[in-house]
Formats: sequence, C-alpha cells, structure tokens
Amino acid sequence: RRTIAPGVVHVPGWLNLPAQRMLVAAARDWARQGPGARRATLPGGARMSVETVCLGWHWIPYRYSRTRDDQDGSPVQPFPDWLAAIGADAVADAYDDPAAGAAYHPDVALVNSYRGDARLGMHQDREELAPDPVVSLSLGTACVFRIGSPQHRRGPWHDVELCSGDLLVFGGEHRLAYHGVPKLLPGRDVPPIGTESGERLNLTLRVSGLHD
Ligand code: MD3
Ligand code: FE
Repeated sequence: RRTIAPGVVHVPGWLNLPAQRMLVAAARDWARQGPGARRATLPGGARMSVETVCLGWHWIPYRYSRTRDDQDGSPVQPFPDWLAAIGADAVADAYDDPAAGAAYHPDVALVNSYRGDARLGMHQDREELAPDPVVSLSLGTACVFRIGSPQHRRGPWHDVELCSGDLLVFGGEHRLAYHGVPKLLPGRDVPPIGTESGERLNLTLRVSGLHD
C-alpha cells in the first residue's frame, strides 16, 4: 500500500485472480444490457475514445441522470449490493480504517473500456455532490495514470502505472484533483482474466450525493 498524495492510496494487486475474472465477467454482462456501452459526446462535439457503461446513475458530460439520456432513454442499470461491499472493503484497506470502510456507500459505478489508442484527457470529477472518496479498480492491460492537484490542470503531476488488480482510492484534498489516462502500456504480461488482447477495464465507484 502506497500513499501517492494526501488521501490518494495505491494498493498494487489488491484483487486476486478469481476476483478479477468475476469483475470482467460482470462487466461483459453489464455491457450486453440494453443499448450497451457508449462513447460519450462532449459539449463541444468531440467523442470520447473510452467506452463507458454506468450503474446506478447514468453519467453524461457533465451530469447524472436515472435514464440513458444520450442513448435510448432507458433506465440505468441497478448498482448491485455486492459491488458496494467491494467498495467498502477497498476503502477500509486503503486507509487502514475499518470505520471509513463501513461508512462508504457508493451508488454509482462507471465501467470504462480502453482499446487501441483510447485515452482520457486531464479532467476533474465534479458531478458528485458528496465528498466521499472514489474507488478505482483496474483490469487487463496496464496504463499510465496521471494525477495532479485540484488547482492546476497542466502539472506538476505524478505518473503511476496501474496494472491488472490494482486498487486506487482518491479522497480527502485530492478528491477534486485533475487526473487522466495518457496512454495504455500494451505488450506487458497480463494475467488471463478474460479481457481482450490490449484491452483495459476500469471500474470507478462513487457516492453521487443525489436522490430521486
Ligand atoms: C482522482 N477514470 O472515470 S480511475 C473517470 O482509469 C476516470 O478510467 C480513470 O478518471 C480510469 O472519471 C481513472 C481513478 C480516478 C477516478 C476518479 C478520480 C482518479 C480520480 C476523482 C478524483 C481524483
Ligand atoms: Fe475521472
């Protein structure tokens, strides 16, 4: 377990292989429901290179809704209790604080799929109204993850390699930090967990602070 910055903890290899395989299989099921995963369109018209499926609340740049408003308008898929339990374990382990884990009740998951040259530009996650941490679980192909500060989009920043099974928890004063995924790192050994060759999946769990 390594603290990268205040409130930012990286736990390499937190998920064992059976847990990684189970999450990849679950992500496949979620992507098969309804209209499937989509590349979101930004307000300026550009499309993201990352494909996303949402659980609990549907994310559109830059708001949440209960319906898939940029697809067919169908209801968002439910956020499963078992996934909230993984989030609570993650927070407890990352912060070595069982009470913080027990108090963590995520209600949104964004499942991002990266293939080929997909990347994620530097951004802040400000759509959530609650201050609770974000839990990130990485699966498949490794990547470079870049984290700066809440004040400066252009750096200075830390680059961290995220590999299959790694946990990252973001809270405290870095909850609003700029961050992104500048590149994948294909051509490294990836454990056999059911991802496609060169594919990276990332699950982020969040507390929306929203109510119907
Ligand atoms: C730092 N996803 O979905 S996860 C995103 O790997 C997102 O797919 C990246 O950024 C990915 O919005 C990075 C780690 C992460 C998630 C949320 C954060 C880092 C964060 C919120 C605040 C600060
Ligand atoms: Fe983000």
